[in-house]
Amino acid sequence: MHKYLFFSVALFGLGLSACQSPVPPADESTQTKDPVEFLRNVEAESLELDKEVGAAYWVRSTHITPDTGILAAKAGERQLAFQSRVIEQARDYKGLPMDAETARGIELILRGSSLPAPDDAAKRAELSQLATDLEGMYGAGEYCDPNNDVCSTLPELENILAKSRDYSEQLNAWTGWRTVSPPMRPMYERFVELANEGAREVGAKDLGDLWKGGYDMGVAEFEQESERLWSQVEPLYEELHCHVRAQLGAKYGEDLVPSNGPIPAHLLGNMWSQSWGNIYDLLEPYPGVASLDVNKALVDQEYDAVRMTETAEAFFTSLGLPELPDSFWQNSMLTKPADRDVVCHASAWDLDNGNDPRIKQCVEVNEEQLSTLHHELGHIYYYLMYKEQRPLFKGGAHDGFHEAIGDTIVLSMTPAYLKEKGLVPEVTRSEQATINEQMKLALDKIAFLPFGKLIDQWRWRVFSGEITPENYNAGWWDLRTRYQGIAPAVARTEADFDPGAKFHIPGNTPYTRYFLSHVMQFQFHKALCEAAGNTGPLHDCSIYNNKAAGEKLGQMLSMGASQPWPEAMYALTGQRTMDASPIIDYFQPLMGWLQEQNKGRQCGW
Ligand code: X8Z
Ligand code: ZN
Repeated sequence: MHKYLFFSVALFGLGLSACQSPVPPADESTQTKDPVEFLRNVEAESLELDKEVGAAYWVRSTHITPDTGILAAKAGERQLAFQSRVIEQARDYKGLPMDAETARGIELILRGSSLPAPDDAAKRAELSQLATDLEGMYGAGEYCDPNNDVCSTLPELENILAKSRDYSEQLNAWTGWRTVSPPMRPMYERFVELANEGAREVGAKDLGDLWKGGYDMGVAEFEQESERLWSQVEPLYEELHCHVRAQLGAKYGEDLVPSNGPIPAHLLGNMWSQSWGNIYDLLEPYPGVASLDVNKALVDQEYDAVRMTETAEAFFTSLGLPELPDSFWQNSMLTKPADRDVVCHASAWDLDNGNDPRIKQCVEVNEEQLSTLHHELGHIYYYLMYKEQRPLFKGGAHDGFHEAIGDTIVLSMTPAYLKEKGLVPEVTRSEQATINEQMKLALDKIAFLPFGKLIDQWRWRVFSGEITPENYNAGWWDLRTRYQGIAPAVARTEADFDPGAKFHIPGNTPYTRYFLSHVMQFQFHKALCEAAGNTGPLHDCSIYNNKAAGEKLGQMLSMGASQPWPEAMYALTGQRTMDASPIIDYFQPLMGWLQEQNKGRQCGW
């Protein structure tokens, strides 16, 4: 949970927060005539609430049992009630004369959360229980193979997809994990009904509209913005897809990977085909030029979860940002406990009003997890830098900003940086080395873009009723094929519920934030490299050790959500819009190379 403040708690995934029990009636305690006083009351009450709900949710996520499910759902119920009450009250101040800061506070309250509950207490309790149960089912999920009675957890199945190059073995892991989600289907259907009801009660058309309203612009304008960004990057994705398909065809045979159709979804090295860096071995443009195998170095040098986390922290402190507090090390969960179920999906938590930031991650010793640690610490450093803001402003400029910070740092983990850390043996500079490096990065960053876009495309349609429960799976695969050009290798039906096999669906975490983040992190990288005085090509720039870049980043982070996001964008980049030109410019060398490779091939699907 990226638990920024009571309202965005649920916006960032796992969390709900709680207040005192019993739930206060709608016109008491916080309500006054003065909006300034109202906000102060709301914030005071929310701090209490956050503490209790944060604790309940942390314990739930790190000890999944029926008992923690009861406690977390109860705490969440009180939080949902609090949110509904405060939104109702905040409406009375809309349009009244007040100072800009107070108006921003009221505006943030009125945006609501990613999980608005109906006013009806029984329905609210039901919604909270469903949210808790769905996430618990995902966290505790495992696949027991009927052929050998071996049960595997998600990290184990993910490892098979990352490492195996055996078609059937990969397919078994892929279909196996998807046996976890069919029981979620009726629960999700009801969840949508109830959350939609809550969204309507706070004045939105449906839950999708509420989510789209969190970006300091109109709903229609936001939809257009994300379409605009997608159309900027789509041509690069299509070139990458075309080349990857050809290479997979060469590896597995054209009967299994047809040269003019979608790619089988289980062959891309990742459970959801969302980032493809794990199959770099099949794609390396110039074999043997520039060794980029960080996995091997981490294992050889006996890295463990703590040392990997320290390595990530060291990048942030090299920029002049503070060390992580002792409590971070005491309270975080960095490895998967052997004796109980936990939600392994990595998350960052802002507990105790900025005083107890933690991460929860089942760290394994590999490069992907090292990147995820930087991602999570990006959230943590945001929390630390906006700690002095008032509670209502403790949040990202928008949710995509929060997702982009750690990833921006990862873009600075150039071969020269990795060499300095002893994680690659030598630094080769040549055109061929550049193409290799860009291919590796593109398999993660470019491959992700359509995935980042389509998840909420599906949910927005589900929330609006355009995709009905009878078509949940068909609607899902329609979008997966249309955007990503992938397809399941075995028939999927409405007896399956494949969306439920991706954390953010049962976890109710909006996903467009990651699409935006993947675009913006290149804008941020470019701006920070300029602040660092970099004059060479962007893909060779690392801001490691650069205090000027750190200063600039820290300034933006410390603004939190105090101003509309274009101001934070301006503070960092000097422009006020999201823009995909930096990611396109960054990958110019690879784009040229891909076009060359794809000559004579029929691209598209
Ligand atoms: O969920 C995450 C983070 C936590 S906010 C680990 N990510 C998305 C995913 O895993 O699907 C990071 C990249 C996309
Ligand atoms: Zn994140």
